[in-house]
Amino acid sequence: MTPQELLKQLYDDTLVGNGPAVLELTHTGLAMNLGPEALLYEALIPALEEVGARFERGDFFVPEMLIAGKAMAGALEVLRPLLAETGAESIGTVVMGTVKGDVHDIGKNLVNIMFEGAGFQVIDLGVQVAPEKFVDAVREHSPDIIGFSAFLTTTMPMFKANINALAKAGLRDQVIVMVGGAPVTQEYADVVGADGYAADASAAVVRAKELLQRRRRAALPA
Ligand code: B1M
Repeated sequence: MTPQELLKQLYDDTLVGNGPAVLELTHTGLAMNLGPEALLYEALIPALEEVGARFERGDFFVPEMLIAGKAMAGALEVLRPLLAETGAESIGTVVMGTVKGDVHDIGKNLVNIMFEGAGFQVIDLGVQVAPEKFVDAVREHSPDIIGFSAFLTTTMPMFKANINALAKAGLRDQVIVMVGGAPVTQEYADVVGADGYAADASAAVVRAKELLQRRRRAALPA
């Protein structure tokens, strides 16, 4: 099998949610020296985009979306240590969670992996995280950054609810708020009063580092 054939097969098997085949192809791809980024960006993510497109057209339903998501999650576990390979000391702490009402976590988990790879310590609160849980986590861990993920237009308003909860607890100024997720835009992030937005996991790392550097510089004595 050529690398191109493997990527095509991985795409096809992810699309139909064939978990065992996706796992095997992921291992085979790595053994063939296909990098984890190639497997991710040239097969796994495009397959899930196609799953979403088919769901929108009414060709796929929730069960198909679920098994494709599970197949992708299995591959992500194999790729995690490779994507997150770092010997560096922690450059900051990030608390991450998918907002209340939302169970999507593949995108959040990928952001976590990239953050870990960049040297951040990541505390993952999981999915369906209520505002008070985010507040408690900020109190407990004093993170540099808190990240909210939302993947549904109906759950995006939870960003504002979370930010309001942080403000009410007197914690809003102590932490950088970043938001992201498939339907989120820079404009929406601005409207809700987030400090940063990123469209994907790599951009999230770049933005997080920028925001952190800016905050640390501002804290230095003049
Ligand atoms: Co759902 N789903 N889903 N789903 N699902 C979407 C999101 C949808 C776009 C599909 C579609 O219609 N085209 C649509 C949302 C439409 C909308 O609101 N605009 C949708 C829907 C409607 C639903 C349900 C309502 C369906 C139903 O029940 N009728 C339901 C909702 C359940 C709920 O949450 N309450 C539902 C359920 C599910 C499953 C459980 C079956 C499954 C989730 C499995 C899981 O996550 N464990 C699922 C899946 C798999 C999808 C699609 C197909 C794939 C999502 C994914 O993993 N993408 C998705 C279609 C799509 O996105 N094209 C869809 C790959 C991932 C790597 O990308 O998630 O965008 P993404 O993450 C990126 C960026 O967003 C960014 O970086 C990530 C990595 O690069 N990012 C950040 C994420 N968080 C960030 C945070 C940051 C910065 C960047 O800073 C803090």
